[in-house]
Amino acid sequence: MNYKNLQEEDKDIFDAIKNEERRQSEGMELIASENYVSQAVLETMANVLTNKYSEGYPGKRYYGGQEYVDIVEEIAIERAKKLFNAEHANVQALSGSPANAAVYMSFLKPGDKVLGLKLDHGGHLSHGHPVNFSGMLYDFVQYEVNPETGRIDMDKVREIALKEKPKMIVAGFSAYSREIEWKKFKEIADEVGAFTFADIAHTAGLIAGEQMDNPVPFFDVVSTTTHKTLRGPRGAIIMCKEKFAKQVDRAVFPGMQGGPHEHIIASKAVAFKEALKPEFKTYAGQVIKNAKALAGELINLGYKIVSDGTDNHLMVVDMTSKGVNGREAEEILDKVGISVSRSTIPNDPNPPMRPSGVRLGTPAITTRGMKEDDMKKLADWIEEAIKNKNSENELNKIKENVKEFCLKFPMPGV
Ligand code: DSN
Repeated sequence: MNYKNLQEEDKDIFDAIKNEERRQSEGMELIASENYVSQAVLETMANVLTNKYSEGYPGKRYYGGQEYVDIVEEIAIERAKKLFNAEHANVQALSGSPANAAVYMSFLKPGDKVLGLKLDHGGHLSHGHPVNFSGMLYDFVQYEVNPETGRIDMDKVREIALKEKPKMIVAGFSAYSREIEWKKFKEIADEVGAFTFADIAHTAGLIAGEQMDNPVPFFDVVSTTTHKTLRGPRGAIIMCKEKFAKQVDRAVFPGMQGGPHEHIIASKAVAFKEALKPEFKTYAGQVIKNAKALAGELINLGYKIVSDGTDNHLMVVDMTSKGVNGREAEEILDKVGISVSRSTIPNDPNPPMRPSGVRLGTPAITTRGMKEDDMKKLADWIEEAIKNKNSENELNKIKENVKEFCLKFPMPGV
């Protein structure tokens, strides 16, 4: 993107974008929920579809002039259905939390009981945390990971479900590194008569790339953001059984949202087309290989990883044995151009702003082209940076090495 007109019109914003572009290309992006979209996806976000109002759905809009918008949205819907083997897809959800709000609105009444994974055990705010709308509006009961194994204890989930008789069970996470036992969740939900809701925001790309199990064919409803491992624009989709299609669509519009963002829906369609290609499977497989390799290297260097490894694209690393908390680690690693996000560990004794861990993920660096062999270098830089946290000189040297290395891997869109 050359931003020629923007440069003339608004230098302040132009400069900020160019600086961010430089930061992204010179640094090692390990935030597990981030990725680099392709040039085609990027271009599709900047087009005249942004001018258009199209409340409603293809063929049933509340504004005129929909002939091309309908084509775009129909293509996005068909590709989403094909990618995830879904009976129905709503591609209008603006992002993950609004998508989840629409799911709850379509299946529940305020005050209904729901089961969700606790935030500091790897869940998401919108899975029932008290400061979030989900925890305020619905009666969430939270399940946890087993303190010994760091994995979701399915016997415990069943025990809680039998006792609490929830109306819905939510399976999904934002900081959990193991395969989710979707079938077991479904069995438990069937036993207590609960709806099944999977939030696959983190692993959607790994599922689409056929590297992880897909809950879409047998769960009642599934939401995902489109911008994480799936490598699309910032946004979300909701998929469900055909019998729930009307209620889900009604919850998104007019329940939760007004006019859909059709330029982003177009961009989602482009990303889905990319994800349907065979090379996307290779990318998804490599994301997991890289995560396993990075986890292995860190374990060799004495780091404690929650659940002792990973099956997916992320890992939560307890930094306290290295004498720093997650916030300090995030700040130190920022200084060397390695971008991570602080994270709680299960039963974290520290507060969320200064939690014990960091969450690392490999989607973005895999998109850049890094492979298992590069993970040793990366783990060594993390270790060196933490060890030399008080030496600006050493940190600057590491930053230069990280930059020189990253620039060997082209960043899409630049
Ligand atoms: N905040 C996102 C993440 O980083 O996982 C989830 O919404």
